[in-house]
Amino acid sequence: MNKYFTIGMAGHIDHGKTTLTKALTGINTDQLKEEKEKNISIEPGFAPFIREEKLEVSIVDVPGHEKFIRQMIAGVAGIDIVILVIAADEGVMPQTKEHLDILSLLGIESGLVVITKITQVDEELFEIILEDVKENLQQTFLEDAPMYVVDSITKKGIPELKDAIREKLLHIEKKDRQASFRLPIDNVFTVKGRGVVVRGTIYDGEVRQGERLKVLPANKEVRVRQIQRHHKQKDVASRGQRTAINLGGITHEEVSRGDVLVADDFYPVSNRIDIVFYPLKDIHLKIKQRQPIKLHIGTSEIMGKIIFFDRNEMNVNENEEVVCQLQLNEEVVVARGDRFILRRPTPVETIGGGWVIDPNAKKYRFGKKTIEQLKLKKEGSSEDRIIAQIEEKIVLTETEIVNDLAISEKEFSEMRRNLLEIEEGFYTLHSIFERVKDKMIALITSFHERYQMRIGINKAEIVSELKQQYPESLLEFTIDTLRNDHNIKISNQFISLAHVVPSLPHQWKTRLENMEKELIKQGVEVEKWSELHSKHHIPTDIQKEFYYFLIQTKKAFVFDDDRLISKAAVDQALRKLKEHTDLKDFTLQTAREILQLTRKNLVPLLELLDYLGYTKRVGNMRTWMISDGA
Ligand SMILES: Nc1nc2c(ncn2[C@@H]2O[C@H](COP(=O)(O)OP(=O)(O)OP(=O)(O)O)[C@@H](O)[C@H]2O)c(=O)[nH]1
Ligand SMILES: [Mg+2]
Repeated sequence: MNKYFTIGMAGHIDHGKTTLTKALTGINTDQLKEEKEKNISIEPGFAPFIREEKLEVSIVDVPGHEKFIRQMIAGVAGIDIVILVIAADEGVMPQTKEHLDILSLLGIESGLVVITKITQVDEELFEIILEDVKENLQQTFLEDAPMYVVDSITKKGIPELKDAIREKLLHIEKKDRQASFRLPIDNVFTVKGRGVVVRGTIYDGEVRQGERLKVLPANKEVRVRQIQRHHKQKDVASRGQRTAINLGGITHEEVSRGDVLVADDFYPVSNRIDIVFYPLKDIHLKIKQRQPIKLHIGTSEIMGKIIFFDRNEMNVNENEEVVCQLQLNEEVVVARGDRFILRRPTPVETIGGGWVIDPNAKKYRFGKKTIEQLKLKKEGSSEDRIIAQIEEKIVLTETEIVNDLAISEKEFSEMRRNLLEIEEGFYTLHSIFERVKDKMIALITSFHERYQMRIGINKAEIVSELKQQYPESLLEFTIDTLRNDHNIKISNQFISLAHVVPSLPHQWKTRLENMEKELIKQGVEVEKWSELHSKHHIPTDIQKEFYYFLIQTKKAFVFDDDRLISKAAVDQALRKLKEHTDLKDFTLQTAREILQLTRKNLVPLLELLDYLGYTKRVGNMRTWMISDGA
C-alpha cells in the first residue's frame, strides 16, 4: 500500500525554508507576485517531493514572518513530520520558538532539524550556534531529532538530507483511522470554462471522481467533476494527499477557506466544542473566563470565547491541562481528536492549544460535576465515553457515537448489545429508558388520582411534559413498550394504566347516576346540560368531569353545543329508522315522520348518525353505510 506524507517546513523568517524546499524539490513555492517581489513567503506553498511506488511525499513550505502565523498554522495543520529550519548565521529566533510551540500543540511528534546557510558562518560561530540550538530543543519533541547541516544554494548536504528524510518516513506508521471523507478547504479559485476548484489536504477518507459531496457548514451539495494532485488528473485521492477538486453545482461566492468538504453526515456542524486546553508556559497575560480567543483549527480561524467550569482565570505559567469549552461566533466542522491553536486577538499572542473532546457540545453549569463529565469524556474507555455522552444527550445515532466520540466501528459493535436501540440506528441507555418509563407511569398515575372520572391522560400532554428532557422518538418508544408489556392501554389518544377504568367519586355517585338516568329518560328530546346538572345540584368541576366521563366511556355523545345525548337514545332512534326505512335511502322528511321529532332535535341526531358512520348524506338523501344486522 502507498504511504502519503506531508512534510512541513517551519522556522523563523528568512532562515531558508523556501530555498531548502526548492533545493529538495526543484520547485519555488513563492508563487505570488508579492512573494517574489519582497522575497518573503506569505501563503503556504506546496511542492511534490518524492514520487515513488510505495512512497508519495509533499512538502508544505510555510511563511516565517510573525504577521503570517495564521497562514503558518493552516499550512502545518495536516502535516506528518516537520523540518525545523534554522539559519546558521542567526540561530534560534522568536518564530523558531513560536513555530516549535505551535507544532507541539498541534500534536506533531516527529521531525528533523536542518541548519541552513552553513557557508555563511565560520567554524567558531557555528559551534556557538549549535550549542544554542541544542539547548533550545531540550524538552521539546525535537530534542532527539536528527540534525542536518546544509547549504541550499551550493547544495552541500542536500543529497544526504534527502536520503535521511526517505529513511525516516519509511519507518513512520500512519495511524489507522476509519473516518469518513473530509477535506478542510484552504484555497478556492475558478478556472475558466471549468468552474470552481477547491484545494486542501484530505484529512480523512478518500474521494472519487463523480461523487456527490457537501460543503459544510452551508450544507451545499456539490459534485466532483475532476480531481487533481500536483496538476495531474486522478480518479481517486485519499487521506494525507494535497488535492485540488473541481466542483459542480456551486459558485465561487458559496465556498471559502475554512469550509469543509465532506461525503455524508458524519461530521457535526456546531458552534460549541469541548476541549482539552494546554496553555503555553510564557504567555504575557492571564487568561480570563469568557475572554475572546481566536481558534485556529484545520484551515479555519474563528473568533469565540473560552469558557472555564472550574476557575475564573488562568494564571501565567500555570502549566497544566484544563478541560473547558469554546463558544464560537461561527459554525465549525471538526472531529474528536482534532488539534487546534488558540491565540489572543489583542494583544496578539499564541496562548496555547489542545484537542477536541466533543465536537458538538452543549452548555453546562459551572462546577465540579461538569469537570468530571468532561474528564470522563476525555479519558474514559470507549464504553465510559459512550455512557457519558448518552447521559448528556439521551439519544445518539450510530454515526454520532462512532464519529463524535472517535470510537471504531469494531468497538461499537461490541458495545452495541449493552445499549438500547429505540429505532434503527438510534441508541440510548437502558437506565435512561427505565427513568423515562418511571416518569411516564408517575404522570399517568397522578393523572388518574386527580381525574378519577376520565379514561386517561392525553398522549400529547405526556409528550409535552417530557419532551424538554427527552426526544420524542424515545417517548414514542417508551409508550409502545409500555403498551406491548400491558402496563398501559391506549384508547384513541388517551393513555391509562392497564388496570384502571374511570369511575364516579363516592360522594357524588348517587346524584351523578340519577342525572344519567334522567338523561337516558329524556331520550332525543334532551334538555341543556347546564339545566340538567343544576337541577341535580352538581358543582361545576364535578359536572365537567362527569361530562368527560359520559363521553369517554361512550355512555353519551355530544349532541350539539350545549347538550349531550345518551347512547341509549341514539340506539333507540337508530333501530326505529332502520326498521321503517328498510335500510333504503331516506330524506329528512321521512326521518321526521318516522321519529316524530322537531327539526331542532332531528338535524343534530342525523348528523350524529353520519358522524358515527351509520349513515352518509348525499345531497338531500341519506344512505345507510351498514348492512342489515349491523
Ligand atoms: N547562502 C545561502 N543563502 C541562503 C540559504 N538559504 C536561504 N538563503 C537565502 O536567504 C534568503 C531567505 O531565504 P528564503 O528561503 O526565502 O527564506 P524563508 O525561510 O523561506 O523566508 P520566509 O518564507 O519569508 O519566512 C534568500 O535570499 C536566500 O537566497 C542557504 O542555505 N545558503
Ligand atoms: Mg519562504
